[in-house]
Amino acid sequence: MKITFLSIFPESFSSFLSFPVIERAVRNGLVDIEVKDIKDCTDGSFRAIDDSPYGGGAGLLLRVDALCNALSAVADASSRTILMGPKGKMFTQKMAHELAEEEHIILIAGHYEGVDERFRRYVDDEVSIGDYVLTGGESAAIVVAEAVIRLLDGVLRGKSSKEESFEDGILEYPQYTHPSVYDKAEVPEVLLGGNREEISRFCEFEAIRDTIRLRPDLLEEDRNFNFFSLHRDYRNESGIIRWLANRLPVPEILYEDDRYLVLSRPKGRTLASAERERILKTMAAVLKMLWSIDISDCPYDESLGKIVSGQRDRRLSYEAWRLIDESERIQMSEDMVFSHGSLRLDRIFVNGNGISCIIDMQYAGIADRYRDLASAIKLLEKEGIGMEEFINALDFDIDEKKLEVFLRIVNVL
Ligand code: 6GU
Repeated sequence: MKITFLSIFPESFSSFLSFPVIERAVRNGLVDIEVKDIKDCTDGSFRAIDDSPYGGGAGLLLRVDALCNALSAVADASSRTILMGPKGKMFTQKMAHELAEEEHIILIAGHYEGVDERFRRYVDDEVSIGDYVLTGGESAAIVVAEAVIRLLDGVLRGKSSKEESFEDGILEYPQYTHPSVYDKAEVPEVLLGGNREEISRFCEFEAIRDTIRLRPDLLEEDRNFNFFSLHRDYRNESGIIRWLANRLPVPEILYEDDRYLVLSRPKGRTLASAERERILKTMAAVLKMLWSIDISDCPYDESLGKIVSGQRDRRLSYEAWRLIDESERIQMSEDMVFSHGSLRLDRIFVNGNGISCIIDMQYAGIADRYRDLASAIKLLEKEGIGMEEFINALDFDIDEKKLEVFLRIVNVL
């Protein structure tokens, strides 16, 4: 890859070029770095590379003609041109990875009070390195170049850049070296033992926890890591999981605060990758397992009655209300059981011995037996498993009318 710095202060880059990692990368031909002085590219048709702004104002602007001349002296069809400036997109590790794939990047260091507005249409991107103001874009261009160069194949020896902060979108785990005790602070014990898996588990958990504590802004969505899953705005799921702990195979709660929940990630594979016979049998076993839970002291109510009485903070569509009305009209007998509420094949984990874990419990609670039954029937239909076969496996007398209403309700609730 080639990186060109365009600047009116080319000497700003000399210390960067002598960083050992950078010097070695250049020497080994992994990157070609060019520093071009904008002043050297003028064709003499204009006097200066900078000038005072029309309409007045403090400071000088880089001229559009000077910048365009300089750009055309270094750019070709393969170049990605980036203007460094505080109005740009925020530079991120993701962007560093994208730039590392380019053949040639040109980093243009803005200066003085900025650049003539008309120059912006000649660049591909404008990039900033943070919400603060620098006097020039040189140091910002160096930051971008360094982040990109260290990602190039062969630049980092030994250490993989994969394990670091931001590579997984979270912070790096805390690290320790000798001495094992300093000023009464000890190195965590698992790190002193040699159990690789325990160490990875520990590091991953600490990385998630540090990120929640220090940079929660990096955690925008629910995510799966190797050993854990992270849930945001999880409502009462942790309460449901705690209530279920001795009643159903559910994930373990490893961390919880008012925003984040970290759960152990189930081992084994999900039912989504199982074959037909296994899906049919397991689904029937899941329903039986759910229905055998004693609900007499279950505090989680997901019944239609509860939804209708408006205690759930869910907005229901007109269609949903119509179906609820209809269910009342046909005077459905309520048959309350423990219900998962959002069953899917990939929410059921199996191993050699059977069902190892059921996940995504946000909507679990007491509800009519037909709530999960109807969603299971729908799921199985997509797998080419007919209703009769499933109901046989469940050993169950079906109320066709009630099922029909619930099959429509699961679509809209
Ligand atoms: Cl790229 N340039 C300048 N002048 N100031 C900045 C910046 C760039 N990024 C953050 N502040």
